[in-house]
Amino acid sequence: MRRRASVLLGSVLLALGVLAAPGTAWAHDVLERTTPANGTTVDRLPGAVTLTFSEEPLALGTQVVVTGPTGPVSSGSPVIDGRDVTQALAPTAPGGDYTVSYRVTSDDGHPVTGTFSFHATVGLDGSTATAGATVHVTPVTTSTSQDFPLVAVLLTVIGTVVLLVVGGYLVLRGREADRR
Ligand SMILES: [Cu+2]
Repeated sequence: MRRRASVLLGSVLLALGVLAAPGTAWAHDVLERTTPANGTTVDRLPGAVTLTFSEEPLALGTQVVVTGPTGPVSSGSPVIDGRDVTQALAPTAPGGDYTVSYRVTSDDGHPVTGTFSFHATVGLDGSTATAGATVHVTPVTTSTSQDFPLVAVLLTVIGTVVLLVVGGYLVLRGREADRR
């Protein structure tokens, strides 16, 4: 029981550490917000991503690398306008998961780097991506399929039963192990 408590405590501390790490970045120019925002899903990929810093960065070694399902899609150099750094995207950018890596020079001369990510349902090229998928698919012409929902329901039921059986087995086994 003591071991289990310490494992639980360790997990909680680890989770808190992971959550706290990005917040303790720098005391100088910090990234205040982005468009699209980190961790969000946008219906359509915008023509550019914007990073807003707490102060105006220096126009020195500014880099914004936007990477999608098919690779980098940054188009041209990032533009600094006040506290905003804007990076245009190629019109061929597809729908899917995007990661943005940035490097700006803080007005105190220190480099500020980081990454954020978002999901675009539809790309600038009109292609769509299923939520959470790293591979994008081109949209198929909408057809009303009648048998699909039945298959989906059946698979969900089977999946749930399997999870319940496995989960129940593990719980019972855990109890037996406790008794010994
Ligand atoms: Cu600094």
